[in-house]
Amino acid sequence: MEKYDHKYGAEQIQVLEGLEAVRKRPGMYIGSTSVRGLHHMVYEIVDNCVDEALAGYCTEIKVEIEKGNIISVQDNGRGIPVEIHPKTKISTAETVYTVLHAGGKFGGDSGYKVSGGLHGVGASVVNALSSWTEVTIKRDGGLYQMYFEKGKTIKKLEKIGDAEGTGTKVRFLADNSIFESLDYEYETLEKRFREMAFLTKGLKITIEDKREETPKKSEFCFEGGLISFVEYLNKNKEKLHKTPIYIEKNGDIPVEIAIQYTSSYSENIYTFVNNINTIEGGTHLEGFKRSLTKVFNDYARNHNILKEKDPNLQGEDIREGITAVVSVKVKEPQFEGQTKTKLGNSEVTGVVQSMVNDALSTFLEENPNIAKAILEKCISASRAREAARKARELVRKKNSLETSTLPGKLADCSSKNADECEVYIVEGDSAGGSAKQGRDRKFQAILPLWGKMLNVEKSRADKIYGNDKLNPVILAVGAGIGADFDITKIRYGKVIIMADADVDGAHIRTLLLTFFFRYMRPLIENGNVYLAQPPLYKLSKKGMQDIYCYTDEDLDKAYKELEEKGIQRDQLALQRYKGLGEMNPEQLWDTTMNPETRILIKVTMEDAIKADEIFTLLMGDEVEPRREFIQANAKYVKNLDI
Ligand code: 0R9
Repeated sequence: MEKYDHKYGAEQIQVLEGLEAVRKRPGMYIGSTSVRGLHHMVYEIVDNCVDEALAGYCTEIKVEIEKGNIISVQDNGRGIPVEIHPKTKISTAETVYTVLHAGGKFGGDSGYKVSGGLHGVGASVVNALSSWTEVTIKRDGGLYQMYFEKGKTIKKLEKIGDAEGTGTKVRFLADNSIFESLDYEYETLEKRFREMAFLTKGLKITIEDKREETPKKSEFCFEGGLISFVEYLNKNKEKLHKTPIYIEKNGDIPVEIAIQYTSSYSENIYTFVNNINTIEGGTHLEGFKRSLTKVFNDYARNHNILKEKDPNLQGEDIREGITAVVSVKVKEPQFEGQTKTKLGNSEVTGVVQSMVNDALSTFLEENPNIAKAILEKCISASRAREAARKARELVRKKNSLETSTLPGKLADCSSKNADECEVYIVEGDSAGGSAKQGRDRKFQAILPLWGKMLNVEKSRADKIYGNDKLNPVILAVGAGIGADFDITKIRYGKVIIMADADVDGAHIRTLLLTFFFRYMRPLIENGNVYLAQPPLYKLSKKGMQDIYCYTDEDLDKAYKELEEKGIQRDQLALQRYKGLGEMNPEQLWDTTMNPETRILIKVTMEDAIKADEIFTLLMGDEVEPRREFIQANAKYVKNLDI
């Protein structure tokens, strides 16, 4: 590439200093330099296309991961303006790519910018953090192109030919001296673009991964918008009514909502502001919840479903089994909360509340059968809540009579400092015995579980209190469950599930994780839940220290390394562990419990939607989708004990 000879003016020097700051402290601008930050680079560019779609000019976005992890994003909008910008004296397009936050500042008012929201750092940050960036624009019959390296202009915008139509295409290679890895995860990008397509009715987004020999491709376009979104979320659930309830109002603060009730016991409400997932909720969620509670109670009273003597239904009764997506557009959103994903604008509460009041009460009056079906479920949820309260009281009383609130089977640790303490939840009494003997009793507690674990996906809270399998877990963790769960009360910083590496072990792991996900979610969100990783094999030989292998790959590697040292396979004894119970206390300590040498897998909540989907699928009522999932994923199953 031929170098351009620049004469930098004062404006340009400021620009270079700005982008230099981005390269010095990338985390400040893009969140982090891990794969998460890497994916933000793509979102940043795609957000600009979505803004153009929201302004009504773009109908299609194409994203490609080319060989060598080059990202290409193309839209069919108006094209970034090419004329000289009066303030910077360079083309508007170059300004957008070299001046921090210029896209937002210089772009016309196209409404509610996605790109002004959460990460909204602008194209210039992507440019600064890329080894190179190439921008091609079709506008006013011309084809224009410019080229940058590490944010510096190498080729200024020039007309390179004629063009039909309009649009913008950006290709960039993220800088591998800045990012930890350039390995884009196709599934992560795919999920995000699916979500964006749901949120922007009619917008077509395609993503193609050309890195492998056989490219992957997905195309998303949903004429139903949020209705399609809710149908997608509920695809494996039993629905109480056929089509989602849809509410839309395009006032000063546009609001769009889709709601569908299912027979499940969980509550799934996803909220978005300017297409950004507000994981921590905020004022829009508050308005929605308040309205739901009021409208259903009013309807139940007016139609004598709730009698005079009956208490009001509580919010949680009305939200049992709900799946809803709430999407609002706010001109100047204020984001608060730990991860800046909580909407703070107070004016939004009233707007959402009054519009849901109007639309939902009208809907219920016009659809009495649906109203009845939902209210029947709410009333049985309220009865179950009352029964759960009684069960909880009973458990509390019983425990206080017994003076100790800890379960009998728990071998507790001596330290009371939760930060350093860990509890191993162990399947089976024999493994529990080895774990008790092998542990470091100062900070490691052991809770053995046995027998058939309750599937919480198919039971309500009242069945959980007092359940002889789950109650010990609740008492040991010490922080309550459901709405009462208080993360500050946990007795152990690490809650470690230790189960066999076979089908039964996988089952107990899934049942416990489902329980934590539904009833102690903050424990997962806070990173307190772990899976112990017991070894699958032991290689031994007289005079040689035993070698433990945790995967088949580990075993192959160990054989190869030993061969290099002149030790052949037939000289080695191979033991395949069928269960934890086969290990003596020392072996269990060495391989699975010693913090210096063990492998723990941290359970994360990266994707609540995906997690909910999989838990519903694996633990819920519908048989056919579960069979399909198992068939489709059977090839990934390792360590299957047959
Ligand atoms: C492939 C990635 N696409 C983009 O980054 C992209 C930005 C963009 C755009 C406009 C149209 N399409 C775009 N694609 C645009 C916006 C406006 C007027 N004309 C075209 C406007 O906002 O008024 N721009 C985003 C910012 C700007 N253009 C600019 F105006 F600041 F330059």
